[in-house]
Amino acid sequence: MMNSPPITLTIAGSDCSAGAGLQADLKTFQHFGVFGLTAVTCVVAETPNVVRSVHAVSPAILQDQLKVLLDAFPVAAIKTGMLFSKAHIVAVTEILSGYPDVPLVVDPVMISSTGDPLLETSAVAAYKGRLFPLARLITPNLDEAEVLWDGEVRDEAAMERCARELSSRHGCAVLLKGGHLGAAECADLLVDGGGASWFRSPRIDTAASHGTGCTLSAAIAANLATGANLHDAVAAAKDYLDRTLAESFAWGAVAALNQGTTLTREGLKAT
Ligand code: PXL
Repeated sequence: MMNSPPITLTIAGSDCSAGAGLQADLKTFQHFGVFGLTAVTCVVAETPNVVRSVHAVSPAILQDQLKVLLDAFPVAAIKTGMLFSKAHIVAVTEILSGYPDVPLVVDPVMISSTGDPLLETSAVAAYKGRLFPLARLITPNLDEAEVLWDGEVRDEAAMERCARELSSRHGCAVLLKGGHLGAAECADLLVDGGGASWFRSPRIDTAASHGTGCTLSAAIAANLATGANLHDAVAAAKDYLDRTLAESFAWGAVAALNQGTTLTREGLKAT
């Protein structure tokens, strides 16, 4: 028998176009050599350019998926993506509170890259009050951070204030993604305990942006599952995301990240 790899579980929506959501997570897990499990929250009919409809799975069926998986498999890390509603967040926290030692990465998905809502507004309080306290890390982008923090975050100084405050408020690490600042580089800030580290990478010119948040948080969870510390997991995940962007695909009007990238770090520097 082969050596059995660590297991990572994603709790997320299904993106039928497979660049985001649980499909992006599974491809990312495969890249890092961890075994991926999925608990689906919603079925989203979409492409990178349009969200046609969202059909939520009942919270009871979501809990059944979590129970059956967590009873049977030694899950080493968990990530959440699109959770859609307060009832789904409550359902997830009821189960995950029984697994405090499994590192949890929460991507607080609120809006799709097309601007469509992926979370009911009434669910934000449940994120803050119930799910974040269970998280090792939350990974908001600037728009999500503004909703969570209730303040404007439009420069690096504000990013640092916001990330530090969210971290101390919720008792978890924060990776605040600065990609939307519009600068020539993409600057993300990790605040963990009292420490803050910037991760900077040059902006990659590509039409593919759908699924970047899902892919990054899945890559962090995969690296935590293999035993990396949080700083190294974020560094490896950022590096991988850059490679999925540098080798992204386009078929006419639709573009997608290449989660199966075979670029090396050295190859990335040369592109
Ligand atoms: O990128 C956020 C996201 C998360 N989950 C699902 C999605 C998307 C974006 O479209 O479809 C299922």
